[in-house]
Amino acid sequence: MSILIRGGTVVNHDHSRRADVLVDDGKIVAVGDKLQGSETIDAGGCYVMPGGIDPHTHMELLFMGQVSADDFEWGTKAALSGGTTMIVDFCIPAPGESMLKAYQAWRHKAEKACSDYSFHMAVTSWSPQVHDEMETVVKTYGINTFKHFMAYKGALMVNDDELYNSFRRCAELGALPLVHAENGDVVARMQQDLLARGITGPEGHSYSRPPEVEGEAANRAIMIADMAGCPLYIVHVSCEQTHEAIRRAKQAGQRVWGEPLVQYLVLDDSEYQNKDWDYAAGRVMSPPFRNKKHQDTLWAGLQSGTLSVVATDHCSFTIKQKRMGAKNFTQIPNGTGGLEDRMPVLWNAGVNSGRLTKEEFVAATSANIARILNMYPKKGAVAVGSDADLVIWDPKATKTISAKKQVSRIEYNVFDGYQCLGVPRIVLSRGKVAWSEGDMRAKPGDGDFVARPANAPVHVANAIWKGKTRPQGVKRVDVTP
Ligand code: URQ
Ligand code: ZN
Ligand code: ZN
Repeated sequence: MSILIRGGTVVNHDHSRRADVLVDDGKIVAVGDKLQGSETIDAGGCYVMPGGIDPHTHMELLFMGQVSADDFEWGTKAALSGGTTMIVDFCIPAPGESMLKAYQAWRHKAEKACSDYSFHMAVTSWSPQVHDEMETVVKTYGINTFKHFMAYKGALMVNDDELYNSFRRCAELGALPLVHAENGDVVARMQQDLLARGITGPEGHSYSRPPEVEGEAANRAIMIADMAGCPLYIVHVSCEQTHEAIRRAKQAGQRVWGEPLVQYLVLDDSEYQNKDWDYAAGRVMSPPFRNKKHQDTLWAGLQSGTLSVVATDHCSFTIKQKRMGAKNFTQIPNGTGGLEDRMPVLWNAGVNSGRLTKEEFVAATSANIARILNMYPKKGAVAVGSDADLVIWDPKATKTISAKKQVSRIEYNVFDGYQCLGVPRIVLSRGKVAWSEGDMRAKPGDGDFVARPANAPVHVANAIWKGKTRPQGVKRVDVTP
């Protein structure tokens, strides 16, 4: 049964035009004028955009002793209600645990996903087993990205030697390494120093990981990727120090991408000074919100293209879970929500303010990450042959973000009270109406796992341009320890 989306304006990352969109059997089968379909959706006055893709989520993640509150059902429902039709979650094996075992556990958790999803695989230790399993993860599972934590000492953190080994392996496998860039050794010491000085509240979290600690790690990861001959993607970019490092690398021709979070674009570190402990602790995440001045560099990066993707790092914990750190900020589970609000907040603060064009909005919320993750134009485009993941966006409709009305399972929202002009009216997931004007139609299990092949076209150039991979006549360097 085909669906005709009639009378809207199609917006892609590179152009917009008045056109109808015909959807059949989960795919877009035509984009043009005077099309016929068996069922019709009136998109008059609306934009028809590719469904959003949030490449940074943590559904039902055991972290800092707590399991994050939104699982794949409620996380993807929250996403769909906000115009996001695909999430990419982090599969995180415990150090020494098999990636293949962790993958099975994550697939099991994701069986209740209501929208399409995919995974990044985390490298939390290095060994011959990790070296070998990375090939299976890429070639058998279709996961072409590997995440590395340079922070969370004693938990998920890897050191420079492990980073270099894994980056070299990524170069060999045509995979893309991702990094959480904060100097975990310095953070651990500053946490101890602050506690010793009697600073135990949420504000201590912000003081213990200033922008310089993030910038240093970003520079180090960029250097190691350059030496290893692979591209690099830096997650949750929050400040000028990291953005400057990315700009410098790009100017030198290195393939490096940066992912600011929507939280960092509109919220700042004054939130941690709030006298209401629950309020401040609810905003504790790493890297923390920054001084307002850092917002401008992030917007400039999205406008100029030196920053590419806006994500949420949705990792939601209830206040009861946050209170595990009531006496010691280092025990406050790190993470905030945002899946439901990313696109309405970015549209309001970015497009309505004139900072971003609607095409740049589509690039930052969908198309760019689809290309970087090598699933474009299956995802990220309103084009014939693409999956019919579509959001019909009503630029005149309004919404005030409310913790009470949200789909997410936690009882607060870092954007509570934020007024949005421009919100999704109808959201389709692979050609089926998943959410329509507040009515959730998607069901657990509706979502499919999206496999992504290695050697994304945007990845390769880096290794060749510097001839770093293998200078002529030099035998291939095997990195097995
Ligand atoms: O670091 C991350 O990305 C995870 C563990 C979520 N928590 C956070 O504070 N960012
Ligand atoms: Zn992180
Ligand atoms: Zn994260």
